[in-house]
Amino acid sequence: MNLGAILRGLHKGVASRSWGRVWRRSWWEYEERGFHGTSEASDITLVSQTLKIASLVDAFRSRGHFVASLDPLGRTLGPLVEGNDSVEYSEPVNAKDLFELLKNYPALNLEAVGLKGVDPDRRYFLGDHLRISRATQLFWTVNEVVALLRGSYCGTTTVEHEHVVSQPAKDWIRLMVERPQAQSLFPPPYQQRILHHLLYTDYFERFLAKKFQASKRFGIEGCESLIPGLFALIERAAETGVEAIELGMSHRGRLNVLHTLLSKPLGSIVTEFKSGGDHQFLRVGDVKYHLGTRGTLFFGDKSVQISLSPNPSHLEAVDPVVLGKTRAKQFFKQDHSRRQNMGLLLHGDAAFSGLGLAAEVMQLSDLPEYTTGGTIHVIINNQIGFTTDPKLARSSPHPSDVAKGVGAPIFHCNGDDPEGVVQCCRLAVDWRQRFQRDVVVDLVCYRRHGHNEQDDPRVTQPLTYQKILNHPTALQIYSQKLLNEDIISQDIIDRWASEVETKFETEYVAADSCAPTLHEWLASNWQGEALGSSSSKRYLQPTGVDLETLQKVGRAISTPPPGFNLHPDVASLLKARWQMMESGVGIDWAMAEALAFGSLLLHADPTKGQTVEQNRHFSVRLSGQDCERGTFNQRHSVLYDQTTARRYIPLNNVWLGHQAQFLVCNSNLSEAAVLGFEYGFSLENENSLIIWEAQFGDFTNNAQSIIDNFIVSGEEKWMTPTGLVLLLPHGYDGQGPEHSSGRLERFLQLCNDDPDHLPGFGPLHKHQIEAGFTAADKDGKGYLTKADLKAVIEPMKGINAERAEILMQELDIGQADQIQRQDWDMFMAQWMRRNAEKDHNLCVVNITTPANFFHVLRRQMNRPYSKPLVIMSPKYLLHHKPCVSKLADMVTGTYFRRVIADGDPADNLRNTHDLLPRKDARRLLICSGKIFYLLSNGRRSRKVRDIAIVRLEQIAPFPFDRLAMVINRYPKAQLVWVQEEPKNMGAWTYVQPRLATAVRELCSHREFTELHFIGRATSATTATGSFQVHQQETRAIIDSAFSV
Ligand SMILES: Cc1ncc(C[n+]2csc(CCOP(=O)(O)OP(=O)(O)O)c2C)c(N)n1
Ligand SMILES: [Mg+2]
Repeated sequence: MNLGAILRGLHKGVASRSWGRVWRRSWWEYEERGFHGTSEASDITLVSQTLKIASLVDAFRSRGHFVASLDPLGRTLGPLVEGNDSVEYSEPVNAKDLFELLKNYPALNLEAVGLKGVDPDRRYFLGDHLRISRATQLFWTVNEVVALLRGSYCGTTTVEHEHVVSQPAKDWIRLMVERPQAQSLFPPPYQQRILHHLLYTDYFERFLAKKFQASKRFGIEGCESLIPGLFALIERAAETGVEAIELGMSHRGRLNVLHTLLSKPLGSIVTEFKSGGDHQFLRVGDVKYHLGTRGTLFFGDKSVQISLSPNPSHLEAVDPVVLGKTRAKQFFKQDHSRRQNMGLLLHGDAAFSGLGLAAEVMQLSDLPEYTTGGTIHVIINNQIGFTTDPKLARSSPHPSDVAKGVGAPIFHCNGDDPEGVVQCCRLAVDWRQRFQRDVVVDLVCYRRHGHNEQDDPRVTQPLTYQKILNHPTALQIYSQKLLNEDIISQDIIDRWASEVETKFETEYVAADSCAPTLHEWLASNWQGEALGSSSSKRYLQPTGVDLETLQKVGRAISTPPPGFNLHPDVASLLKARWQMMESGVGIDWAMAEALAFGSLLLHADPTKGQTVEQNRHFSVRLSGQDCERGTFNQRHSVLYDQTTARRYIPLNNVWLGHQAQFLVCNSNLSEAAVLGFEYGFSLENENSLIIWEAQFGDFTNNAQSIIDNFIVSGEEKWMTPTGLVLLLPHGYDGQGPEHSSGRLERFLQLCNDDPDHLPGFGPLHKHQIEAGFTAADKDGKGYLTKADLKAVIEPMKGINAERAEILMQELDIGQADQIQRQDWDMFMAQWMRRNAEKDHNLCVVNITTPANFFHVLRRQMNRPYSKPLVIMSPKYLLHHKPCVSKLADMVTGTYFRRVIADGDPADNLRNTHDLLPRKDARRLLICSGKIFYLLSNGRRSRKVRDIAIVRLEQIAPFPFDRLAMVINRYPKAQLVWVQEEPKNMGAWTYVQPRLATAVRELCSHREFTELHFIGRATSATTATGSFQVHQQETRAIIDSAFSV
C-alpha cells in the first residue's frame, strides 16, 4: 500500500468512525511493505497538499511570533525602515508568508502563501500533528488550521518553543496554547480583579508624579499590566506549592512593585522621597529605587513570602545573587524538590539582551549544584533602553533570544492585553513547577515617559512619542473592554478610583508625622553595629582544635573506602596525608584546608563534654572552576574510582551522622555569575562557610561589579553582611601577565579603613560620634541622661549590649546622672577602637603558613560578625617543601596571627639561630605572602645575620597595633617594605600610609621612621611574559633586600 492509499484509507476510516484502527493498520502496512509501489497522481496530490498544511502548522509554531500582535503601538516585528525612531517597520522578511496570510485573512489567497493546490473546502488528515486533535478532531480544513493557530501564535500572546529540547515538554506547551481563543479564560470576578490591580498601579504612578514632579521614579507607565501579571504569577505559584520567592529587579516599576505588590507603606516611600539629604548624620544607604524589602502575599489559606533583593545600578548584576539566595533557601529548608522556593527575575529589554551576565546566569540553570529548579524571567520589554531603539541594542529579533540557548520557552504578550499577560505568567509558573527549567515572559509594552521622568523622550524618538501621546492607557483599554462586555460598571470603576485616591492622600498626610525613630536610625547606621546590635548568633571562639579531633578528621580524609581503586598519584597523596597526621609535621596547604573544613563540619562531641555552644558545626560550600581537584593538582576533595568512575568525598565521611555537609562544586566558566551566586548563598545563613575560588586570581576582574557593588559595599548600603571567602591564586611564578596577580591592590583600595588615623580617631569617626550624641540627646540638653543612653542600648539585647555595659563601667561612664559630651566621645572612641575589625568592610590576607590558613578559615565561622574575606592564595607554595606547619600549630590555644616575626611561635621556619639579637638588627624587611620564602632563603644562603623579616599575614584591616609592637622590638632597624609586585600594584600603596601612621602614633621613639620600598618597577602590566626576565627581576629584589 502506498501513502496515498493510506491517507485514502484514513478518510474512509473517519467516515466509518473507526479511524484509530485504520490509522494503526495503515501505518503498519506502510512500514511492512515500504513506500515504493507505483503511486497514483491523486495520491501524490493528497500527500503534497497534506504536507503543505502540516508545514503551515509548523510555520505558525516556529515563526508565528514574528507576526503576532505584540506591540501595543501596533507595529510588527521586522527591520526598521529608517532612522533611530522605530515607528515604522517593514513587513517581517522571516515570516512573509504568514504576514500575507494574516493580512488578508479570512479571504485566503492560498497560492500567495505557498498553499497552491490546497482544496479550501477539504478536510485534511493532520493526526497527531496538531495536539488539540488528540481530544477533538483529526481532520482539518486550511481555514480551521489558520483560525486556530493564528489565535494561538499570532494574537496578543504567543510562545516560542521550537527550541525546547524535550519533546514531552514541547508537547505540553502545544497542548496548553493550541486551543480556541474566542472566550476569556477568566471568570468575571477575576477580570474585575485584574482591572482593580491595573487601576491601583496606574493611580499610584499618577499620585507620585503629582506629588514629586521633580523626582525620578522610573515609573511603570506603559507597562501597567506587569502588576496584575505578577499577582497572577505569585498566586499560581502559591497554588502549586511555592512558599517563598526570591525576587530581583531593576529600577523600572520598582516603587510600584514595592508598594502595590509587597505592601511597602506609601508613608515610607513618601518619606524617602522627601527626606533625601535631610538627615546628614545618616550614612545614607542607597537610593530608594535600589532598596530591597520583604512582603507576604496571602491567597486563601496559602501564602508566599517575597524577598526583593536590594541591587546596585549595574543592570542584571543582581541576577546571580537572587539565584544564590534561592538555592541557599532550598538547601537550608531541605526543599529537595525545589518546588517551595523559587527565583523570579524581572529584566529590562535592553539589559537582558545586552548584558552577558544574564546569559551567564542562565547557563547555571541546569547545573546540579547551581540549579534552582527553574527561574521565571519577566522582561519588561518597553522597546527602548534609555534613548536607544531595539534595532541598535541587539542583533536578535526579540530581547529574549538569549534564553533560547538553555531551552527556555518564551511567552510573549502584549502589555495592552492584561488577560494575556496574566495567562502567560500563569503558564510560566506551571511550566516551572512541572519541568523545573527556566522560562521567560516577554511583556511587550512601551515607556510612556522618558527614561526617567525628567527626560524628554521626544528629543530622540519623536515619532514614537507622538504615537504614545495619543495612545490610551492599559487601564483605559481594559476598562472599556469590560464595560463593553458588561463585566463592570462605570460606577464601580469611579468608586474604586476615588477610594484609591483617598487612601493615597491619607497615607501621604500621615507620612509627614512619621519621623524616623532612633531605632530606625540605628538600624541604618554604623552605630547599631558598633553598639552591638549585630544579629549574629555566633560567638567569639578560639580557632585552635583539640589534637584528637584534628587526627580524627585527618585520618578520615586520608582513607579511601575499602576496595576503592585509586589513581596511583592520588593514592600516594593520601598516603602522604596519612603520614602527616601520624607524624604531626609537614602539614601542607591542602591538608590544612581540609582540616579546617573537616573540623568546621563536625557536630559537638558529648563524649568530650562539648556542647553545641562550644562547638557549633557549619556546612561548607566550595565553588569555582575545577575546584574539586584544585587547579594546581593540590586539593583532590573528590576521589574517583579508576574502574567505575565512582565519586567519593572524604570530607563527607569524617563522622557519618554527626557532621554537616561539605559541598564542593566545579562551576561553569563564568566568574561573575558564580561569584554572585555564592555571595547570594552566603546571605541566607551565616552558619555556613561559603567559598568561591578563582582559577587564577587574575580572572576575578570579570566579576568586578559583584565585588564592588555587593561584596564590599552591601553591608553599608543595605545592611546585608556576608562572610563569603574568596580564594584568589596569586603570586609571581613567571607565568606571564594573566597568571600572576589576584589584583591585591584592587581589594585593598576597596577597604574602608582610614590610612591616616588609628581606628576610632579619624574625622569620620569623630563626625559619627558627634552625630550619635545629637541623635541620642533628643531634646538638645547638651548632655545625656541615663535614660537617653539606655534608649541607645536598649534595642540591642544580648551579649554585645552586655559588652557595651561592661565598657561603660570600665570607663566609668553612665554612673553619673549626666553624661557629658567628652565622656561620650571617649566612650565611643574606645568602643570603636575595640570594634575596629568589626567596622571594616573587608578582610584581605596574604598568608604564608598552612596553619595560619587553617585558622583564618576557622575564624571566619568563629566570630560574632560576618565580613568578606579575600585570601591571596598560593600556587607555588602549595607544593613548596618549607611551606608546611605542624599539627601543634593548629591545636587548642593556637590562633590566627595577623603578623609573624622571626622566632614567633607561629614562625614555621623558626630560623632564628643565626640571627643577631633583635636590638642589633639593622634592617627589618616587612613583606606579605610568598616572597617571604624567597627572602628567608636569600638571607640563609647569604648568611645574613642582621636583617630581620616580618610577615604581614593580614593586610587589611591593617594591624596597626601588632605591627607597631614588632617594629618596636627592632629599635635600630631601617624599615623596608618588600613585595614582588610592581610598585603601582600589590600592597605597597595601602601599606605605606598606614605603616607611617602606626610608626608615627605607636613607635614615636625610634630612630628610623622612614619606610623604603623594594619591588618591581611601576608597570602597565602585572608581570612579564618572559620567564628569564621574571627570574632576573626576582633576583634583583632579593639582592636589594640584602644589599648593604
Ligand atoms: C551595567 C549598566 N550599564 C549601563 C547602565 C545605565 N542604564 C541605566 S538604565 C539603562 C537602560 C536600560 O534599558 P532597559 O534594560 O530596556 O530598561 P528600561 O529602563 O527600558 O526599563 C541604562 C543603559 C546601567 N544601569 N547598568
Ligand atoms: Mg527598556
